Amino acid sequence: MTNSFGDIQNAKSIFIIGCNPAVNHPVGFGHILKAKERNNAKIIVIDPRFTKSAAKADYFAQIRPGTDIPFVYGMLHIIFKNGWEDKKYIEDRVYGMDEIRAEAAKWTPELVADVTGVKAETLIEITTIYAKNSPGTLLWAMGLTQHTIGTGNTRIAPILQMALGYMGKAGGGTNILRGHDNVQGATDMGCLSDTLPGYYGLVEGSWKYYARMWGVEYDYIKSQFKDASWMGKPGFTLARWWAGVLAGKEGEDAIENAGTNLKALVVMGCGITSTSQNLKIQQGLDNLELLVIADPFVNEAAVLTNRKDNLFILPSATQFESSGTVSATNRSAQWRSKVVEPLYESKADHEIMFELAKRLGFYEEYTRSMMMHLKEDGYLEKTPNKITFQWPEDATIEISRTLRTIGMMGWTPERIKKHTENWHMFDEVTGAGRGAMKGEYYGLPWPCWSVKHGGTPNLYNVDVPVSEGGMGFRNNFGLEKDGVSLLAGKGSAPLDSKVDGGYPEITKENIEKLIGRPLSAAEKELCGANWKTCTSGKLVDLALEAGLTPYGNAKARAVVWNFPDRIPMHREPLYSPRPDLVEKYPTYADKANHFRVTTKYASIQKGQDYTKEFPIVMTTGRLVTMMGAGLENRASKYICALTPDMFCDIHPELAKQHGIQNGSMMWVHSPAGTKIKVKAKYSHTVLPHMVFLPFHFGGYMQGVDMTGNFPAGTKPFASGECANTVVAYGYDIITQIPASKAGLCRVEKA
Ligand SMILES: Nc1nc2c(c(=O)[nH]1)N[C@H]1C(S)=C(S)[C@@H](COP(=O)(O)OP(=O)(O)OC[C@H]3O[C@@H](n4cnc5c(=O)[nH]c(N)nc54)[C@H](O)[C@@H]3O)O[C@H]1N2
Ligand SMILES: Nc1nc2c(c(=O)[nH]1)N[C@H]1C(S)=C(S)[C@@H](COP(=O)(O)OP(=O)(O)OC[C@H]3O[C@@H](n4cnc5c(=O)[nH]c(N)nc54)[C@H](O)[C@@H]3O)O[C@H]1N2
Ligand SMILES: [Mo]
Repeated sequence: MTNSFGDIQNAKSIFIIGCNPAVNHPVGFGHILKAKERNNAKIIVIDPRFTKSAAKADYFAQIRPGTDIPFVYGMLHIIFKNGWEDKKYIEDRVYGMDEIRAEAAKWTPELVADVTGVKAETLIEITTIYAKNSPGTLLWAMGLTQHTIGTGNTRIAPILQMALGYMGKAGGGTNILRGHDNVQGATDMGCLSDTLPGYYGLVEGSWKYYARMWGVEYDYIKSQFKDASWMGKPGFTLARWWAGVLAGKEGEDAIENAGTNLKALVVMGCGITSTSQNLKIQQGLDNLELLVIADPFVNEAAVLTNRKDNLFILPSATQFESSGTVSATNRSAQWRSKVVEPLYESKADHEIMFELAKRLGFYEEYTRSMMMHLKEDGYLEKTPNKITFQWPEDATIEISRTLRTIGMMGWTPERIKKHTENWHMFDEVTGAGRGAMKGEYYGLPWPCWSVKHGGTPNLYNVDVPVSEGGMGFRNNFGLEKDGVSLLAGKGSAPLDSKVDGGYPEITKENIEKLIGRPLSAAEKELCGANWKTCTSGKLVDLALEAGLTPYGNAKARAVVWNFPDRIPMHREPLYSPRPDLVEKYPTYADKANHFRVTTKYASIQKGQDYTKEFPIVMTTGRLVTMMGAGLENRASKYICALTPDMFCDIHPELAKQHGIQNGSMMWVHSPAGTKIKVKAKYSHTVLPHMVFLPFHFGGYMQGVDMTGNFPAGTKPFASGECANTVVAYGYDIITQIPASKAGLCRVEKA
């Protein structure tokens, strides 16, 4: 999220594409409604369903799932044709917009109408309103990401913002609405298989940096791997861990995992039924040698599996029984305080991890850095006389001194606690503090460059000095590409900057030149090779003094030369309802070793017309009453009274064709050969050729009630089929997120 929910109140137009905040971010949605009331902001919603957010919109386009790239190119087509783009912004701050312009030229409103199902007049009207009501903010979430072309979707949206000059402005930006309360924090901490914490890459330099900051030898870390080459390889993802278990069985995808299958699975705070292809998940669970689940509730993974032994359920404490920082969707921190000690025999997650580390023999190394402190020269030393570490404060300190790439250096426990305790002293819209909190933004949204910096409320804003949260785009991809400079143009540096234009990231080599003065020998001594590994903080301090952003001032890339699609390209879903378009917009070639597993694309899509047997478009998503896999909510009798049954939103016309009555049972069949039995719910939110399934239910598998597997007294008040049983094969080409938004199905009266 470049800006924040509060900042949306500064917008003149709000473009909601692929999210439904009225349902999924109902508190945040208040800011959108305030923007409409106070600012007369125009609300635009692009969604395949007439959602509760659409009900509040001024303009609505009912798009075919998976066709957002054509829709946005259609908007860019109209913008460029009318000269509505921000020419100076593009010239100074964007690399490769010409390639976008050339692609947009192909997407006439008529072509867009054919591919997306949205009328040309609607596209033109929406584009005009969005371009003329400046600044506009753009919101998205899972409606854009959960596709084979999800990454392309998440690139075309900021490109639209940059074309209009809406990026890096109050009331503008791309506001990507995060999911769980700490999903931003979990991502920052590197709970992904292809990064170290703080987005440090899986390269030798980063491992060495971490060895230093964890107080362990690099060779010790290396010795934990089969050989050093595995230190640079991404692991399996949550979406496809089961492929690592099932590899070698007939019809399963090949893996590249050092010659072994996955044998054990530890699940900590994930519903498991929440990822696609539940039948495969069930088979994966059945074929493991060991399954451990740490969860405050009885996780449905334990109920879904047919295994009889080596299944352990550990009672995790909840958020109310533990404390520490959580990061909100806008990169800001809050301190969460423990309300009660963990009840009964439950343990907080970190305790469970510590116990595991003890059993595996690396507890001392795991916790060592918390027994150390940073000396002025940027090196760690064991803190004399320290007998034990203080949780979670010492962990927070370790994070703030280590995760420099995203600027967590200012996130000390004291500051974060002070913000949370004084939340009433910050402005709801700007996040700016008053009184004793003056000069700081609520929660110190990162980058928060130092203990004196007040945080960055809006990313990429050059209208304010770096000391007040200004910054350009990051210099992360070299200084030039094909002879064109990647640095920002003249006059585009943050306010009060010593350098009036683009510059590379700050290093020991270039610092003197950039700040315009020689360093003393003592100063030089404190400088690390570059700002990311300079743990004394000297390089960052010098940069801030001169009004420079430590990571440089570059152009944003519209062209990503190292991705399969240099610019976002439309590609039909694997299970496309438009076989006539597949030839023109085919998917990718199959990809070997995609997070260690071969992932199919063309071999599913090519030469097949699924629409004869599976003519109905199927999409999945959320309900306001339930969260994720739904375990926590289905343990509440009162919530279950509101949504007691798993259901399918179906248009009455479609239902009638199949003799399906409102409230009666129906089957939904997937092209992968799986099926679920659910209650039909007549709804006009979906078009007659599509259905919608919420994914919050579990406990049933293809008509079979598995809830007898719940230990006595733990069965939820509501159970049902999981939508993910019929979400078929399909994964994003870069991130491997399941394509759970654009599928095909067949319906039948049960
Ligand atoms: N009540 C509740 N709130 C939640 C959650 C929850 O489970 N329950 N989950 C949280 C989490 S983890 C997340 S990630 C967020 C997710 O928040 P959202 O992304 O808002 O959630 P979804 O309902 O999955 O999908 C959003 C919308 O995308 C639309 N959509 C589907 N396909 C397409 C498409 O191809 N193009 C476009 N333009 N739109 C499409 C769907 O119809 C749906 O209305 O919500 C968070 N908030
Ligand atoms: N078809 C379809 N599938 C989807 C999506 C979709 O739109 N469509 N959306 C996807 C998205 S964006 C997401 S984020 C996932 C969400 O799916 P999950 O990650 O499965 O989400 P939750 O149900 O919130 O799962 C959290 C689990 O953690 C447990 N828990 C709660 N607090 C704690 C704690 O403090 N410690 C521990 N150890 N456990 C705890 C809960 O009891 C629950 O079992 O679903 C994905 N699946
Ligand atoms: Mo999510």
